Amino acid sequence: MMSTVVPVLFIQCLLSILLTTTLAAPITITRETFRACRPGSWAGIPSDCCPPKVIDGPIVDFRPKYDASKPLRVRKALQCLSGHELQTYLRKLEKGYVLMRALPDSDPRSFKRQNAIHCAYGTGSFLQDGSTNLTIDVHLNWLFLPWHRMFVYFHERILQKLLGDPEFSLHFWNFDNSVTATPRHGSRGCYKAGHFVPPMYNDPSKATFEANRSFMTFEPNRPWTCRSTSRKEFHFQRPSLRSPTVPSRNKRAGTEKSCTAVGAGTIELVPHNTLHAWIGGWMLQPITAPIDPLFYPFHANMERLWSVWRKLGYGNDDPTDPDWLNATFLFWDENSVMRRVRVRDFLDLNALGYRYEKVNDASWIFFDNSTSPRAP
Ligand SMILES: [Cu+2]
Repeated sequence: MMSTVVPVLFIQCLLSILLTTTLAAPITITRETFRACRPGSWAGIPSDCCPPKVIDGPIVDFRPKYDASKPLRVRKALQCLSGHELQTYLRKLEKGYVLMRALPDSDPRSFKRQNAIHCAYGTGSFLQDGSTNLTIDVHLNWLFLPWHRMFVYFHERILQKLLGDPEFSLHFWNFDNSVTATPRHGSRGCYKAGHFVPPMYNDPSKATFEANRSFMTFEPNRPWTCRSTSRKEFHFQRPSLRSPTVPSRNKRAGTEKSCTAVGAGTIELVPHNTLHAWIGGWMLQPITAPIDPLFYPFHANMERLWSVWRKLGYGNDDPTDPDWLNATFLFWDENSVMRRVRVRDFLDLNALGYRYEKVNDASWIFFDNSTSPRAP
């Protein structure tokens, strides 16, 4: 039975992709998308997370502009913060989440509403323009990386606004780095291992805490090993990161939801999906994942890994397909103004005004010609 069902499903899946891509156009979110929002689902679990059907006020195009006169903000590796810098960061992070959680549900910047928008974009609640059945999903396809960069970016801007600090940066969880290395003399950056839950997200007295996680996340300094340990971990992760497909399946207007995981880029499958599963709790599904504040430093590192992937060679580069570059989403900004955001505007971090602290990526870079991770 299985032997015939699987090929038939595969052929149906392939046919649906071949037939529907002829109608290609970029995915575009408009006022009408919001108006037509409906309850969705994920893996058979129903979701009901539509934003208000009517968008109040104007929709303003978002266009980043590189300002060479301003130093770039730096998103740092959480495991290397110490002393006064750590204390200041903890104070601000805590305050930011207390304020965000205190916003009423009617405020699109509230913690709850930010989860809801991820849910709506991730559970087929939005329909494609002019369609009554083709849905939009920002997972398992080439929209995954840019959409989540946008999501974290606006989350950070909301925190900045609530804190009254436009220079506040949301630091990242360097979960892929399991090696403490000795950097070459003069190297700047963070070279400590970071593959355990950052302690500031595990303190029950803080607004960054979430109890609904797997027991493993609460064991201090327990490493996240991506199913395996030490070197094997790299075997498992590395080919994923350097696969020629960031987004192997093209999600564009006129295409149905990806057939299971074939649409996902490998970075999305591993380490992203595997880490979601390891954290557990709310993180297990897109309906609820950003209820856990750990979601945000986790996904900041995801987009950092996107940049690492680009640097590895092997012809790794972003798509040039206009259906990817011109895909357009709507996000509320820090002033509750609706912004129209294109993928093409979220590829250059310099233009967005931030960069990532240098960390130990040696384990990615030297994978092919080294038997042990080396310091940079
Ligand atoms: Cu997501």
